[in-house]
Amino acid sequence: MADLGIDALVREFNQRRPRGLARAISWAESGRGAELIRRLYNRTGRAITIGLTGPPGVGKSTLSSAIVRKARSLGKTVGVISVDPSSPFSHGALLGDRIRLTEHFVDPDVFIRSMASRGHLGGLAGASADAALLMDAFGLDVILIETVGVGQSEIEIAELAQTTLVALQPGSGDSIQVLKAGIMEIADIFVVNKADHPMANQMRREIRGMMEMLQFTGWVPELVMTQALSGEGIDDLWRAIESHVAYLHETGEIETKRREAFTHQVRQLALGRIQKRLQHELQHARTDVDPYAAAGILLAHFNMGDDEEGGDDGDQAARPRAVVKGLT
Ligand SMILES: Nc1nc2c(ncn2[C@@H]2O[C@H](COP(=O)(O)OP(=O)(O)OP(=O)(O)O)[C@@H](O)[C@H]2O)c(=O)[nH]1
Ligand SMILES: [Mg+2]
Repeated sequence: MADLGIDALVREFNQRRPRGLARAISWAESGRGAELIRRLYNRTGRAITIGLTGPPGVGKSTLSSAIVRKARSLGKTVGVISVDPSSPFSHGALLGDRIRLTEHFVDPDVFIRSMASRGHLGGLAGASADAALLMDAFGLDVILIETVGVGQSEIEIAELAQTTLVALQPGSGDSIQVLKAGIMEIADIFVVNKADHPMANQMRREIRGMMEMLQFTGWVPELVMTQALSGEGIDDLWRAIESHVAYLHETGEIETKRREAFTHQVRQLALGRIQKRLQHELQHARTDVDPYAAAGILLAHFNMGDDEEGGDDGDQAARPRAVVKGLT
């Protein structure tokens, strides 16, 4: 791809050409998001962001496609970000998206982007958060972020998205997993997909049972049965999404959500940079002192050398600094 300057890129973006958005996301993905986001940030804050997570093969991409179809039928423009956390479980996820979302490829009001999160400065949040901001600034109404629910990724998605869907499938022991992984807390809406499965009702009962054991303050997660392939239940799912969005606005919780997404991205970006710097400094770390002293010396480069945990005001100011001074 020919490399445009940032002015040309922003111009193309402002003309609302999908190619401009595609290039902007690529630009951000390659670590050049800072200036771009700075220029476009004041146009964000309008889109509805939906996170969709769940175990491999549960039907997330098929659900995404069905949700897109529904949103389009209501005249909404949609962006889909499908994140591959590059885990050993998610091989083929991107290929799956390609197949599952084909019908929307020709629709100019649907923008689909698959991305791997590994290697990006801000991890999963970095790559997908930038893409979400850019899609929002571009003017897309609904942004759907899909990621396979393994490890940390679903927690990150829940922090980024305003409404989090957790998809599960019957007969898979998924409900037990839900309890284990603490996903219960992140779900605004449970989606039992593959409701055509003979064990679908049992799964619904299990989830209801688990929910009865929990105390909810505020929003009580909805439980929706879907058959993503046939489209059955997608209207119910959309209603549930709308009702959660309405709840967020009525209670003002939308501001909390926005703040959460913001601080999440800030934290990831800051941590990414600190980690990079730390990696560099570690190569020169002193090895002739004890680890605490070495950490103190190293952190002095961050103006943090005297920041000992648990120290109170008394001698804290004097002592660690002296340690650092004595050793450098
Ligand atoms: N029987 C049945 N099969 C479904 C349903 N929804 C999706 N599937 C099938 O389930 C398989 C996995 O669907 P995907 O949409 O690729 O699942 P995914 O969760 O995106 O998978 P990964 O991205 O690889 O984690 C496909 O063969 C789908 O056709 C459904 O409602 N009923
Ligand atoms: Mg998928």
